[in-house]
Amino acid sequence: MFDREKYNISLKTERFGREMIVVEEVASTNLAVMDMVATDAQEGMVMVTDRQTEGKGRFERKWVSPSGGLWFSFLLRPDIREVPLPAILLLTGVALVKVLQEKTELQFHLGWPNDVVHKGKKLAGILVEGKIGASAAVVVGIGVNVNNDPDDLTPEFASKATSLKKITGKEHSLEILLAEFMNEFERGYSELREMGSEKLYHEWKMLLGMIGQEVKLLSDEKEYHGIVKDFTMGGEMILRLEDGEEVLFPLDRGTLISPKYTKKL
Ligand code: BT5
Repeated sequence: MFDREKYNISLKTERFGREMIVVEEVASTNLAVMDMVATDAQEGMVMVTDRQTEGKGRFERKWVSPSGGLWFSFLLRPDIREVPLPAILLLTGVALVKVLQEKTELQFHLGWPNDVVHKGKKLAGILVEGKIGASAAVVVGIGVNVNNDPDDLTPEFASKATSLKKITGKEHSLEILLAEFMNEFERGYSELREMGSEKLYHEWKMLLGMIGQEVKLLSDEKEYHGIVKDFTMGGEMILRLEDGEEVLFPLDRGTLISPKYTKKL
């Protein structure tokens, strides 16, 4: 079970991750935190679980979440004039990669739009869901295969996944990893509010490293084939199709089919 004391020792934030709910099992931490949006739950509140029975990916896909992985979601109540929603997704990916790189001294990169990848295999996924009403509420959900064996995921997913234990040959503390992510996210979130998303955008683009690559993309059940021209500040992919037409894919409207991940770090 998640050790709060160990977590608190590494947590250096003012707000993020201070309010915490630890559960042994839940359908999905994203769903559970989304259900708390209407309560007085504060920005930065995090829920972490040992395992999920109905872990969610994007577009209602499944996220397999056995014991040993880090599965958590936290709440943001951003002023969307200061913090545009796509910037939250960019920040989450960049912060997660930074923490993983510092921990392991290995290189990870991002698969557009939201996967953390090592040597072509998926280590972590990010799901950002928002409710924009009178006040905005955003739930950021992160799943990282840490000490779980990717071979135990469903056969269909196993061959495309990896875990920190598999990569490094040793176990890692979920508590320290989560605390360090919260530290990094809070730092990046303040920077975003004070300075805007320009710097973040460049860091994100570096970690993607896909410009000039040939890709196949699935969007609204249609396949697109082309060369990645660039990414916008909003995280959209600009794809130049074979006939020269340029198409813009928003963060929430595309899945890479091939090459699944372009850089084999
Ligand atoms: C994602 O979606 O990658 C977002 C995953 C977010 C999971 C976290 S866990 C805490 C929080 N609570 C939730 O319910 N969700 C969030 P997407 O890009 O749609 O990728 C989903 C695809 O990843 C699946 O279709 C599989 O191919 C693959 N997959 C599923 N489980 C995996 C795992 N444990 N490791 C690696 N790949 C996996």
